[in-house]
Amino acid sequence: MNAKQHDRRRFLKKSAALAGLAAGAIPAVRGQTANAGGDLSYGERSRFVTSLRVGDGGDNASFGRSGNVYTPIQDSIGIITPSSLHFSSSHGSYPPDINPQEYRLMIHGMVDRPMSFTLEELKRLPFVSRILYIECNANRPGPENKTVADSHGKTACSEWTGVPLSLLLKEAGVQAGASWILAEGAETGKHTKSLPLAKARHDCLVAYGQNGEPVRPHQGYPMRLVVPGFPGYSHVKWLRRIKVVDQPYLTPSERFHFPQGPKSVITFPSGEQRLPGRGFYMITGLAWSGGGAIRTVEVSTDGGQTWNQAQLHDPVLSIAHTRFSLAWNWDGEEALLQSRCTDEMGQFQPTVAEFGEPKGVTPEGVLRREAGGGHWPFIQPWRVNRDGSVHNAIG
Ligand SMILES: Nc1nc2c(c(=O)[nH]1)N[C@H]1C(S)=C(S)[C@@H](COP(=O)(O)O)O[C@H]1N2
Ligand SMILES: [Mo]
Repeated sequence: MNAKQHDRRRFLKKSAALAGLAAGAIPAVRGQTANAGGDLSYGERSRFVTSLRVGDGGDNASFGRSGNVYTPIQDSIGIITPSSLHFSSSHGSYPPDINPQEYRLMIHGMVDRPMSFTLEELKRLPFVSRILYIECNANRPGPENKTVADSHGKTACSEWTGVPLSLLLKEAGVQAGASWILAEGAETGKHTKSLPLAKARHDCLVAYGQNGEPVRPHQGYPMRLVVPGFPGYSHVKWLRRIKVVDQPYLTPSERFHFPQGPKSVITFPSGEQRLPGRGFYMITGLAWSGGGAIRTVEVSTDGGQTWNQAQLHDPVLSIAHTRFSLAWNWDGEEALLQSRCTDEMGQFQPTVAEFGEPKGVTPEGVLRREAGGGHWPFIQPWRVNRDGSVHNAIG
């Protein structure tokens, strides 16, 4: 037997052993035989992929009870968040169970022609798709967080498809003197937001599609308002009513903070992850801004003494998550990793010191959190210890 034949025999023997192992190890899934991949009628991920949304406090003890679950962005790849891992923030209520046949969207108030649309009617209208992030203002770097899901898991990025709100407002005929809209959700608590009419006409979407399929119930099925770049609470889910008005209304869910500033965070390596040893790694993370497209991301591996230009990965879209990376050779010594970004408006992401003390009140008695318009954009540092463990370095 020549060397080539010998190698081939060895290879075949080895792969037969591997195949045997695999067949034995993979259990049947939903009546299927020993195939990976589960039910063919609605795709499932590999059983080796276990990333899950987490509840408040970063564990699953109180899972979903507060109405909040966070995206596991430490495991994120690219810029799109799978719908099943999109964070969810609902103020104390479960998604209402809306029958699409009975769904109506009402547009009324200061309009010439009050309207009521069925879902089918809305779907007949011209539509657009946009890749946009939604971030809850409660996303907050702070000493209490262990993982990047704790500190930044209330952001997600989807392709949203729907009807431009401007079109519906045109159909209804907005009257002179109107300057705001009120958008109301259909759940028991009736989450309601005042929004400037100019924003409603500019780029808001009444969305029925999320990542190529109907919006998920936790995201507002069958319809949600998408308000690009505005804080999460503006994006009213289970949208059932838009009233055109001439002033903002102080509803119980009201807060008046508008576009979010630029923000970035390293998702790998991040809190609670572990590097197996010194050597080559791709530091990677996400950056986004309510002010438009991300222009630059810089990464520091020495606690902010020196900064390196990170690579921005296509697509770099306005008001969307933007993926960045930096090649890094870890020498095995303690390292302090952080990222900072700027957006196309020239706004920059501040350090904690530049932003102001994140907790407490000013001497004038004003809550500090108002300094950032309720948005907490400051830089998140991660410490890599010599044993490869990674920890939140705030605090
Ligand atoms: N009707 C309704 N819309 C809502 C909410 C709500 O409680 N009810 N929560 C808001 C808040 S605070 C946020 S951050 C976003 C979160 O969107 P998501 O749950 O799809 O991630 O939805 C907003 N829209
Ligand atoms: Mo939120």
